[in-house]
Amino acid sequence: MTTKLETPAQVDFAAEVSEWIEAFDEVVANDWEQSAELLEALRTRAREAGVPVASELTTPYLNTIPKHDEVPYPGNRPLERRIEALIRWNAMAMVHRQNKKDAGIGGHISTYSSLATLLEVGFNHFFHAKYPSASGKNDLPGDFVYFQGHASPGVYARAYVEGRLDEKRLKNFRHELRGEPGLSSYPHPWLMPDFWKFPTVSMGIGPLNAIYQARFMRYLENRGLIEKSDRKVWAFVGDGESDEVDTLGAISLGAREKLDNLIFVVNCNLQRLDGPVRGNKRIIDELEGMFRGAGWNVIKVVWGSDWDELFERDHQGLLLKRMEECVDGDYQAFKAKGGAYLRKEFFGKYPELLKLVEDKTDEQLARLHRGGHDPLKIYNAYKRALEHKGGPTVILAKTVKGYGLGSTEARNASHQEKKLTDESLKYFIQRFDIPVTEEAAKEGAFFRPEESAPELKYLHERRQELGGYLPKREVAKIEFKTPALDTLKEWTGGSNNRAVSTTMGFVSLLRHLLKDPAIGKLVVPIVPDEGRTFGLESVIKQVGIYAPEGQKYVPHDSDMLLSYREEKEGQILEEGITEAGSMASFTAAGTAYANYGLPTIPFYMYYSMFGFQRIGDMAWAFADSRGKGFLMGGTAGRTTMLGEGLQHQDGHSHVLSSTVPTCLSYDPAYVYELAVIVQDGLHRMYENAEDVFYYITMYNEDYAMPAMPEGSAEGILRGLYKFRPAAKGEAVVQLFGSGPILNEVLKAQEILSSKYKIEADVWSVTSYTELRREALAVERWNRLHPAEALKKSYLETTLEGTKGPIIAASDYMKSIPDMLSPWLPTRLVSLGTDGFGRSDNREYLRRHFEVSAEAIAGATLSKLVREGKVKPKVAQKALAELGLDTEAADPAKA
Ligand SMILES: Cc1ncc(C[n+]2csc(CCOP(=O)(O)OP(=O)(O)O)c2C)c(N)n1
Ligand SMILES: [Mg+2]
Repeated sequence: MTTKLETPAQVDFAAEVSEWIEAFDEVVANDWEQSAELLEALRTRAREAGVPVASELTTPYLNTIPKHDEVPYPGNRPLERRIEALIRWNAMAMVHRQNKKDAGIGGHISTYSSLATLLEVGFNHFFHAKYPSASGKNDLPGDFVYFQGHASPGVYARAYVEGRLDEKRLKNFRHELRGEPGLSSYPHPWLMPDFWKFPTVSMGIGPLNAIYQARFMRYLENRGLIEKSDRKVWAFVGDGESDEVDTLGAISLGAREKLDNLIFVVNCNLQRLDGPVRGNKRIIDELEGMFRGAGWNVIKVVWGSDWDELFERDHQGLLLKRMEECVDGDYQAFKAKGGAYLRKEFFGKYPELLKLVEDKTDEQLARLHRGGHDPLKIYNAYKRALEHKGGPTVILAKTVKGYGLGSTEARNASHQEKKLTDESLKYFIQRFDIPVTEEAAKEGAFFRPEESAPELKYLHERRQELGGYLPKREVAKIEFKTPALDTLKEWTGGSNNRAVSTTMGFVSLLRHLLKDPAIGKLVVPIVPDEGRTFGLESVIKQVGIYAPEGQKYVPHDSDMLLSYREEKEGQILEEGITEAGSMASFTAAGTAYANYGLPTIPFYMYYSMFGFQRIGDMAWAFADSRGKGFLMGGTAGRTTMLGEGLQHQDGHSHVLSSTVPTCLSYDPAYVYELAVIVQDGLHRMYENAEDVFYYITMYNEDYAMPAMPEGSAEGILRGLYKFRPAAKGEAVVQLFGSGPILNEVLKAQEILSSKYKIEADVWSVTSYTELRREALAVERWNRLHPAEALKKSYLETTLEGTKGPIIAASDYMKSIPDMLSPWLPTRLVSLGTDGFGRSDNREYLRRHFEVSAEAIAGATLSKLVREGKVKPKVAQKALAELGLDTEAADPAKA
């Protein structure tokens, strides 16, 4: 405040304000709840009177839970402190020793050091490994904890102290290829399938998946597929990580669906990799506003208990004032530069504040705790979060990056520190009282007390009380009976010349599976606001859209046959326009076999262009999670998806899906192929327990679906089979086709035969990726066994004895058929849809991309010229006859 002379009117006003505040204080003192009501009433009145009242999203920079509302800490503080110190030490020692031994191997020490107490309070008091079921047995899945990926050393160190990982295992941190089990850098269920449940280290994926996991848990409960329990989803999130759109992008879902089974803990150590998260602002304020605005219960844990006493003595509110003057860059410096600096720069601004701390040494000032390092404050926040009903909770915990790591504490470079200096090691063992010598400390010697030590006894007792240990991933054996292929005759028998699309075929197959008495309930259809594109209206009517609050309105189309149906037990997850959210649902459903012991079968249907291209990283994490299910890429194909142009026409999702090791990609042309693939997928994933998933493209072009040729099932699944042999004698050329382009190939076969007397066999290629993978595996075996007889791949065996060049065409990029070029070096000509799409119809698109029947016939003739089988002039003339513009711009560049 400036010390301007005040007018009488101002003095009067100030007096009036004081009176109002006094009156209000009285109400607060008499009845706390009524005071809130009073305030709300005033607010309403003000609005009615047209007074602009901003709604408050942020609160003062203080703990949400005042000291007088705290419950005492229920645990044994000295023993817990001891356990935490040992875990801190072993986590740091593990990274330190490995980097000393193997420079550059990496790892992180400062993230866990900031997170340790937040995790330890959870491990000792909150994280259940199991919950009791109605039978009374402790046999329901426990809490799901998404750990900050870079804090993994701390999680390993705890498992070591618990006796779940031995010293040898710790010594193999980031050494996974040495003939004995190692420890993966970050949480990866693929690499440590008995330990980690949730991959989190690609920032943003953990929080997003956690939200949808909590939602999926409710979905399973509301549909009566799992027992209700107090299970919670805990997501530990970095404050820097909150800048990822994935982290905050779906928080409104949490509030909308009232997910009080969801708790976020944001580790606000104020730093990210390069420096401060918000040097010029306060990240806690920003996050508070975002989460509260989205309807979350926000609990701030800013200051440790040692500040309480200062607050009590500060009658003028100067401490809070000073706190709110500082930005995160200041707070970082206060920790990095020690007690004397804090005294001078923070308290020193006001003489009253300096006086407040005059009885404290610099050392004591330096030790003043932040809330996220105070078990009592954390315990109370977690307890409140557990008790909160009607929505999710976020705990914003202020911490120090590199806490306890001496010269690494709160430095901009903290994140990248992999080793400690001798000086810092010495400081560490003294500060945390670690019983290793200075010499052993330099080598990063691990330390674990005798099993009979009181701290270990306590630690085990706590975990027993909470149902066992975590993280732990257990996969129960699943009884699953796949419907036999001959129950799917409606789809394998052809369409009787009726023109339908593979999408329509799939939707009717889906409806059939949903009715299956054994597995129907397990099917989880997921769609991101594209249901009508795929003709899902009938499915909506059949099984309903999941809506936890049912349908509170009468839909305008209620009198129609296929009305919009939302209900509490609805089976479809209609996600709205969020491919990332849908993928997170796909992940929750695709891993339920492991996490809930329930083999739900997700079918996620979406525009193929907005799949792998858009959510590629989540697909990678899905594979890491050992997820199962079907990604159904609809409106596929750069020329089959007509009209929509460049942003919609997908000609490359099969390139992207081929990069995911556990993803089996298929590009079927006919409904019977699709049915065979889905049936086999169910069998492999759920009955055979293979950790794979499927990517199947489906198209919206209508044509007659043939009946499944006898004996083609194996070829469909392996990727290649002869669909229509040459009509008149032996083929001199082989034509490959996939998806709807197979029809163009069939037309080309006729053109070649009727116009140019060239006979061709036509093959349906359902999966170049699978053909390549098998061929590579065989090739590898041959390479490693030069003394043994050569083995042949399926591709080689199948094509044995076939004659002439191979012209391969699909609605995807040429690099897809090119996957086979190592084995077909001189024979293969790939045709495909490289380049940007255009708005036009299929006829023009196929001509433009040179995958029309005419272009395929032309390419065949051209290749035969090079092989000396056709005269150049004949071919050149043929190209003109076929209407091919030989001087058109290259579509790959156009
Ligand atoms: C998608 C993604 N981008 C970048 C990184 C690299 N990275 C790893 S940790 C990190 C900083 C993390 O900061 P914060 O979330 O605040 O966590 P803290 O270590 O401070 O607890 C970055 C940028 C990553 N792992 N994932
Ligand atoms: Mg951070």
